[in-house]
Amino acid sequence: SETICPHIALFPSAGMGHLTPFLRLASVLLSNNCKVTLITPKPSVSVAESAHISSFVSAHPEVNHLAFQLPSLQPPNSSTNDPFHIQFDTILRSVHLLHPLLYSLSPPLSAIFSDILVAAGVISVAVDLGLPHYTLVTFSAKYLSLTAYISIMVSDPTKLSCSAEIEIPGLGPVPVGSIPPPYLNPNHLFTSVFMSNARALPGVDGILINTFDWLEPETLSALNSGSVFAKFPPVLPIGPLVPYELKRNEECQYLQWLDVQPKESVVYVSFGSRTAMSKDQMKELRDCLWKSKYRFLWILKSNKVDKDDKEDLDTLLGHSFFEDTKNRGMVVKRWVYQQEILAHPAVGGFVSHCGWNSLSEAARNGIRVLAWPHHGDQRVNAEIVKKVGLGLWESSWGWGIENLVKQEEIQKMIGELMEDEKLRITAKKVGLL
Ligand code: BUP
Repeated sequence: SETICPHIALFPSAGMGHLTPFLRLASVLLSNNCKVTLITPKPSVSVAESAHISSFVSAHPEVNHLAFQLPSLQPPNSSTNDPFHIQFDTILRSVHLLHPLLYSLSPPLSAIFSDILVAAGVISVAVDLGLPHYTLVTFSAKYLSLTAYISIMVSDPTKLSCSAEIEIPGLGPVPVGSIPPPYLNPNHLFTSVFMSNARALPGVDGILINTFDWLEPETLSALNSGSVFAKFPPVLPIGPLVPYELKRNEECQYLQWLDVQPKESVVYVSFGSRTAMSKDQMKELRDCLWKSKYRFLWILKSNKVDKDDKEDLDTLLGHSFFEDTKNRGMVVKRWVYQQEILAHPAVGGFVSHCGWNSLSEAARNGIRVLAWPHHGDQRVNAEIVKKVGLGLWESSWGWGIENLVKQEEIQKMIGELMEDEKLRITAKKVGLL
C-alpha cells in the first residue's frame, strides 16, 4: 500500500535562537518521512541566519525552501532600536502575505508549525486554508507560562514593579526581578509581539516546546492539567531537540586545541548570538580569566549584529593578555560549532547567558552551567538551571546588561563551577537521560 507522507510547513521568526530549533525539527521530520516546506523571512538580520539556511538547504535538497520577502514597514513606535525586535514585529505584521504562497503548494500541506512569535498571524491563515496549526515555542515552559499569564491576567503591567513576586496559579511565585524589564512597558515592541502571540494561543491546535520533563516537570504538568489556564492547547515537550550534523569545510583551530586539552578542564564562555558585553565588563571577565588557573575558550562578541562586529581582539583585550594566556586559553571572535564544543570531552563548565538553546545543548551533554543572564527569558532560565541542579546562578548579578560584575566575583563562581563535585555529577546525570 502507498505510504502517506505528511507535508509540514515550518515558519521560524528572527534570530538564531528561533531558526536553530526549526532546522533541528525540520531534520527530525525529514528523517521520519515527512515532506518539509521551510519558509524563512528575507532579508534576515544576521549573517549567521542566512548562512545556516543556505547550508541546511544545500545539505537537504529535498526541502522545499521558500524565501518570504518582507515588505519594509515602519516600526509602530520607537520603543526599541534592537534590530531583532523590529524584525519580530515586521514578520508578525506581514504574515497575511503568506496565504498565496501556501495555497499553491503541491502536494497540499497537512499542517503548519509556526514560531510562537508569529502564531497570532498564522492562526487566520491556517483557518482559511483549513489546516491544523501547531506553534513551536523556542523558550522554556516556565517563560511561556509567565508570558501567557501576564498577557491574559495582568491588566496593568506597569504596576508589576510594585510587588516582589508574581504568583502564577499552579506554578508558584516568579520574582518580579526575573521578568524582562520591557514586559513592564506595554508599549514596548518586544512586549507587544510576545503578548499578542501569547493571547492568541487558545486558537492553536497544540504547542510544541523545546523542553523535556526532567527539566520542567511541574510547569509542564501544571500547564497540561489546566491549573494555570482553564483553556490552553496541549503542550507537547519535544526537547531537547537533537542537533543535525553540520558540515565543516574548514579547519577549526579551537576544536583542534580542545583535542589536546585534559578531560573536563576547559571553561567554555559564550553569551550567545545576540549579546554584546560592555567594554568594562569584557575587561573584568578578561582579568578574571587571566588570573584564574583554568583553561578557557571564550567566544567574544562586541556587537549585537554579527556583520557589525568588527573590532579586533588585540584592540578589545590587549596584546599582553594573549601573550600570557596562550598556553591555556583561546578567544574566538566568529561563529563557532557550539554543539561540537559542548559535546567535547575537554569541556568541563559553561559560562552562559542562558539562551534556551544553549541550555538545552548543555543539558543534553551533561555540562554544568554558570548562569549569567543578560536579557529576555534568561533570568527565568537561570532559575530553572539552579533549581534542577544543572548549574549555579548568583542572582545578585542582576541583568548582565545593567550591572558590572567584578573579576573577583566571577572568579569565585567559576571556581565553584569547576570544583563542585556534586554539581558535576548531577549535570552528568542529565546528559545520560
Ligand atoms: Br554565538 C553562537 N555558535 O558561535 P540561544 C551560537 N551558536 O552554534 P541566542 C553556535 O546558536 P537569546 C555560536 O549553539 C545555540 O544553538 C548555539 O541560541 C548556537 O541564544 C544558538 O542559546 C543560540 O537560544 O540569544 O538566541 O543567541 O537568548 O538572546 O535569544
